[in-house]
Amino acid sequence: MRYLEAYRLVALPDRAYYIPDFISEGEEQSLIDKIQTAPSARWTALSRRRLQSWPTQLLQGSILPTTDAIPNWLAGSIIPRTIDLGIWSASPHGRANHCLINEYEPGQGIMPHEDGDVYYPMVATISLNDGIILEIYEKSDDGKRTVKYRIYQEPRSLLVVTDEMYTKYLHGIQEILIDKDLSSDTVSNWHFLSNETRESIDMNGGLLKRRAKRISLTFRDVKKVRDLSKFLQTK
Ligand SMILES: O=C(O)CCC(=O)C(=O)O
Repeated sequence: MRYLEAYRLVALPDRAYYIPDFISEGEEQSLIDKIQTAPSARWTALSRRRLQSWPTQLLQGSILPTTDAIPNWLAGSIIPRTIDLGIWSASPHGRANHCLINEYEPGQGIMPHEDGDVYYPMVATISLNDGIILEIYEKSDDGKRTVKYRIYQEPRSLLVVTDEMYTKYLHGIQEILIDKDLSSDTVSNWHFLSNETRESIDMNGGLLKRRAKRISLTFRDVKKVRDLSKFLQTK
């Protein structure tokens, strides 16, 4: 955890961490190749993006069966490294047991939402191929969504969100081609971004064009893991 503390986003409520270059370019490319060559049945097509669920989609808020695991090409080096960060030390299974892979074409996004209590309140997100602005919204009773914070997720970075940041806020990605008004004042992890990223945003007057498909790997610990035989008995 001491290593992780160096990457804490202190301007945000408790707690979020951003680690640039968490995986190497070689690891990124081999993940992209595996994801892109997965059988088409692996993909769930949604209206504004597509999705793979590993090991399976959740069934009644649980994983089934217990014998399935996230495959090695996806979990192999990443999950042990997130365990080493200490982020799963209090989670039910001591590790991520589920991964959603979201693929966004430029201009696609995801509506503001919360991940909910099916999961231990921790999500570890790795970004591949292109960066994206994740927006954090305050929850409000009247349903109005106000962007409170913005985090730029560079390719190969790891974003860890937990505690109140997980439970009290919504997150989403706008369906736009160009993110605007980006600066050290408006991007919560600005000082962790590479010089190249910051200079390119500054030179473009705070604008950032989404150039390529962005893929995210979101690792979580699903609280309920069912035993297949017991599940079948209840059917
Ligand atoms: O792609 C991302 O970074 C966010 C994905 C997300 O919000 C989700 O899977 O619930």
